[in-house]
Amino acid sequence: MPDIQQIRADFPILHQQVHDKPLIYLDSTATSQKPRQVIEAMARYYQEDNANVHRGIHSLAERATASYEGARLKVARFIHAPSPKEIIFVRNTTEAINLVANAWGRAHLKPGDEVLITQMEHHSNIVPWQLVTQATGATLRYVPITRQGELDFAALDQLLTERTKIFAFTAMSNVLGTINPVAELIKKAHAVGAITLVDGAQSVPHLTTDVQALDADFLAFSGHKMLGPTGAGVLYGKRELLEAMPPFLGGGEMIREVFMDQSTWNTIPHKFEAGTPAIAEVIGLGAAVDYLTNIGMDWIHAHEQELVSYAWDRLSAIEGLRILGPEPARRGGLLAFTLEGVHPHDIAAVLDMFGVAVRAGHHCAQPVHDFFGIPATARASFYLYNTLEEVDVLTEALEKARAVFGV
Ligand code: 7TS
Repeated sequence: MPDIQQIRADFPILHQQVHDKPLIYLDSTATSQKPRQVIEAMARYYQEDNANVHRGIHSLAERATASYEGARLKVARFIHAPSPKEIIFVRNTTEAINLVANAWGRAHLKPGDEVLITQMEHHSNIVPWQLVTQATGATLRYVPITRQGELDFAALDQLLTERTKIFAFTAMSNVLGTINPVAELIKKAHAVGAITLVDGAQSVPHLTTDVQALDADFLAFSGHKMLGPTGAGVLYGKRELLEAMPPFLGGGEMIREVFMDQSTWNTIPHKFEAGTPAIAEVIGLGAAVDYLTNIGMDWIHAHEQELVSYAWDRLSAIEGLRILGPEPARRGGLLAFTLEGVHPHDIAAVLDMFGVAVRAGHHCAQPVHDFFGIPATARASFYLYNTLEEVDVLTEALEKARAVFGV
């Protein structure tokens, strides 16, 4: 059974004061903090092994390549991918989705085809599809959401037709917290002959992921939200899809041969990794995967469930506070809310005075806010290093914020 104080001891950044108060970091949905094991793995690479990968035959290049490819294997195991060749390293979820929208989308979409997404997507799973449907003449459709903050499944059944070529949806909303029934959604898409892209930015860091059990075609996620550094993200794709897809970016490493009039492509995953990759960052992501695996994803999920249920009860008792999205049992470890009479940015500013870091804004999910008729929310999000005592401080700080603003 992991010990929360031992976990916290691994995160150097948490042991500081903000405005003379102990830091309470409740913004892991935006980016998580990093344990010293990750920071040290990256420092060790720079201090001992720094060299470019896949190119040299000197010892440093071999060690760098072994560590980089070792991280690919760790990530493959973490999401139960059949092969590390199906793991493409990119910068983040955004780049992974853009890769599929461009490489797969431009090759397969034509007028009359439909791309289906949902009203609860992050902008990174909306805008690439707007761009590619505009370029190809395909049509973009949205599965609406309900007032409870869940997908409208009756509408989904109407919208999924043989015209649907790809259904791209988030496994967990970064505003509503809603955990979508990913396996069921994939099954419905496959039944009409569509492929699927799962935005795992908020699910992979917090829940066990098994791409084979889900039968996911593509899965996108960001290392920086799962204890890894910024700059290293992942696209998982089924081998046959990746092999049939043209490249996204062209350049070094992604080719087999280059002639003056044309080129041929390297095998996967290299076909999709043009240029020098984020080597230290990928190695850091490998260390993050080790850390999460050691703690155990089941424990992490149970811990977050405890935090979010407790926070739901405490925050719901605050007068004028309204939480968006479903009840704790149907959501992940985050709560986005409004407080009557106080702008979310003012909530965040006052909470910061108490050392509490939350995010305010539309969280890059404007359609969700438009649906609820509000421009912004404040959002507290939890991860393995947060405690029930921190939820108490958040609650007290919110009560004080109400007093400051006289509401
Ligand atoms: N998809 C979802 C569901 C997300 O929550 C985010 C980031 C992304 C995609 C994009 O991830 P990136 O690493 O490519 O930027 N979400 C947030 C957030 O809620 N606050 O800051 C970033």
